Amino acid sequence: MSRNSISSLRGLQILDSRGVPTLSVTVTLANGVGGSASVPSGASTGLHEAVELRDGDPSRFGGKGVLTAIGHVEGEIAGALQGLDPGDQAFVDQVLVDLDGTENKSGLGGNAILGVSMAVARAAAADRDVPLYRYLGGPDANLLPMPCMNVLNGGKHADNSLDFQEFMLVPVGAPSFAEAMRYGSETYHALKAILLERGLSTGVGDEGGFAPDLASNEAACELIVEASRAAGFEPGRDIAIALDPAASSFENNGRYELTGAGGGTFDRAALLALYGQWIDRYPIVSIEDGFAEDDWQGFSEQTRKQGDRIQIVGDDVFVTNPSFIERGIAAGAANAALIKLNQIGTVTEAITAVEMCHRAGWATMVSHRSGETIDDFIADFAVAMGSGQMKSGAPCRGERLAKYNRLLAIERELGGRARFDNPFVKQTGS
Ligand code: 2PG
Ligand code: MG
Repeated sequence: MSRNSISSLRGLQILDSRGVPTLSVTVTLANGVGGSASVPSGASTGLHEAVELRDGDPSRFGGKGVLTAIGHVEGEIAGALQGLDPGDQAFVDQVLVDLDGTENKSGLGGNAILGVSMAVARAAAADRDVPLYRYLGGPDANLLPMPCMNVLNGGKHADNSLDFQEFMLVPVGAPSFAEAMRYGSETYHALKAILLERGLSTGVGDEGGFAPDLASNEAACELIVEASRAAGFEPGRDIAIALDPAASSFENNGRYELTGAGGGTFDRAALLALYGQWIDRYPIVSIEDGFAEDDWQGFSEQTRKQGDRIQIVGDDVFVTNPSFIERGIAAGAANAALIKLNQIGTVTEAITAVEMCHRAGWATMVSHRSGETIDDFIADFAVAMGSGQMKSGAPCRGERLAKYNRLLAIERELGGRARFDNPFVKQTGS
């Protein structure tokens, strides 16, 4: 056994930002160097995501414990990884995939596998004494992502009147990542003041955005425009809007049912027309999951009709899975993909998904989950991949800020080499 080969694996059951169990994994090398990682968890999950293994014992955590997954980490996975070189991430991840032996990682659990995969990357980076973004991305990894901040929460992330899940502000006019955080934070606080003034709730949803009962979904776009003006910014030039309706969550037999105030039932064409009107009225640069995960036709039509004006992002529809993304590229079903490590389950497969998108001229947005921990892996991952976009919720709640704050540290560390670009120049025209 060489001095820096994988020596042991430990799993710990911890609680995520919703108070639900998840796991943290620590990998230790023979020379004593180690790396740890914690696994996030979604609420609006895609049907084809890697399986999150839960104990199913109703007497403990309502069946949501992850002790079985931890048993896999410390049992068969530890056995298979012992003695391997942590620096060969692709090989380690292939061993994990083969050991699991299923299409959707239901054998060992996608949560068990991802925790190990990320912890191995961290241990290898620590062993080389380089930051994770440089270890994964090489010496040229210097692009900070545009933060897309989810300041109004709805759908499955809040118990309010909004059917659409995420209304994000995008500080497109900011000259640096640090300034982008300032634009976002100041607008967020201006939004809070407006809500208070109107007697609306300022309680926050799962991703740190406010979750008021508004008269309509559209009113949320209006509020972001108002808040950015109130904070001294120019809507469109300084602050744009990105949406994640997460349409699978309100689709029923091919009909899109908006039940919140100002709602109604829409077929595919009517929903597309609604998006078209909003794009005319508001500085929207990106729409994610505007259609349900099985409505590939909806995605393709939207890309054909609106793809030159906005970014069309597939999340639940592609689930960070290279084979779905390949199909999406062939079908022209989007022009960008959301990247969530736990949808696919290994670091290597997530890298493959990003590279596939970029080769096809698609953009990528690295993403948190609605159930998070203070793990900031995705911040380094976004820089390593040169993704150029990341969403980690509002500039509020520690588990959301952990990622943004890590990016502030990376930007400072890179100094003069740090790059920050507006990935939406095509959409905003400047
Ligand atoms: C999404 C995500 C993250 P969840 O739909 O994009 O914002 O939500 O983690 O609940 O799937
Ligand atoms: Mg989504």
